[in-house]
Amino acid sequence: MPVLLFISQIEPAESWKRALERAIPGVEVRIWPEAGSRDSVDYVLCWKAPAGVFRGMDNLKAVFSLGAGVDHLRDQRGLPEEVPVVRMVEPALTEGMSEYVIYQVLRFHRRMAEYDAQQSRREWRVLSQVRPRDRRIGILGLGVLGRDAAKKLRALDFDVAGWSRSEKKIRGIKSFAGAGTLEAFLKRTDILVCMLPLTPATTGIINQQHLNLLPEGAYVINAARGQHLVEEDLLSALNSGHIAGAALDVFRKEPLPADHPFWTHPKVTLTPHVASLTNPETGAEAIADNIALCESGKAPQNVVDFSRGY
Ligand code: NDP
Ligand code: OXD
Repeated sequence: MPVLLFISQIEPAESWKRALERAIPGVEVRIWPEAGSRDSVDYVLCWKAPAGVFRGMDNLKAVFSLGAGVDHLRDQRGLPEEVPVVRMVEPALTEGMSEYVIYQVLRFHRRMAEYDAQQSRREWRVLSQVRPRDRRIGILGLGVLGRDAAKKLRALDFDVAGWSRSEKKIRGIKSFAGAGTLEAFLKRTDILVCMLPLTPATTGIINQQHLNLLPEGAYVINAARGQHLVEEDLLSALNSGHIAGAALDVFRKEPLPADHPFWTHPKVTLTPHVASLTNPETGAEAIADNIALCESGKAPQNVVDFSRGY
């Protein structure tokens, strides 16, 4: 009977326990800090586990991240190298992210923030419209999430490109691959969407130099990690008018401090790291499939390669 230890301060532990028990026959789910004897733990499912928590878990078979991002596990000490770390890939998380991205793209594309401002002034005024085929979307990161959003935006007739490490062949999507193509990618991007993993290579990627490469009046959507964005550089670009606005879901410090200028900036719309949430039902099914692989001696899917950082 596999033992799974659930560790999270923010995810609903009881919902996860019920969903895991439904999806994994015979599983014993323990909820941190009630870990029981550490060497009896087979699997850990976690979001931001306390430092050193894996010490003494000598029979661990795999660690599952509750989120797609695994930066929260990067600096964990005491996690043996041979234990696979698995990132979350599940359909509801992917759908939710595409919904968020499409919503923010359309909100800017159809000038809804400007109409909201007009409404607050009781002002009746028609603003010009751009056709989607004439709006160039640039997606940083064409992985599980970026690819889904790219295809759905393409289906709405936007001109979509994506930037990734390796070249992609996705119908209708322009692929830019590698650091050498970033400048050309940014120069053709009216709406920049960040869906990269946080790694040493991607930290601070939305900075003054790269914002300056975007065309005048471009829009920025950050749905990945706060550390991708140099917040002061975005504020300067918004205040100078070079960048028209930004939709931000993630921040360098979360919760966003009450005195942070983003809260009241007229060109910023923000949400509290909710662009997409892992769904306990479909998430538990993805974990069940991977535990079945592990229990039959096979390697799980979506294992993190920490040498590349994601
Ligand atoms: P994936 O691992 O599937 O995709 C990552 C993509 O980024 C790949 O296309 C990869 O390229 C590309 N990439 C990585 N490093 C580089 C680099 N140095 N240069 C160029 N491209 C690079 O991740 P997911 O799509 O599942 O998730 C992406 C991120 O979204 C997560 O790591 C997390 O931070 C964030 N997230 C945020 C949420 C929120 O609510 N705000 C919710 C869920 C996720 P290649 O394909 O060539 O490997
Ligand atoms: C994730 C997140 O990485 O929610 O899944 O941030």
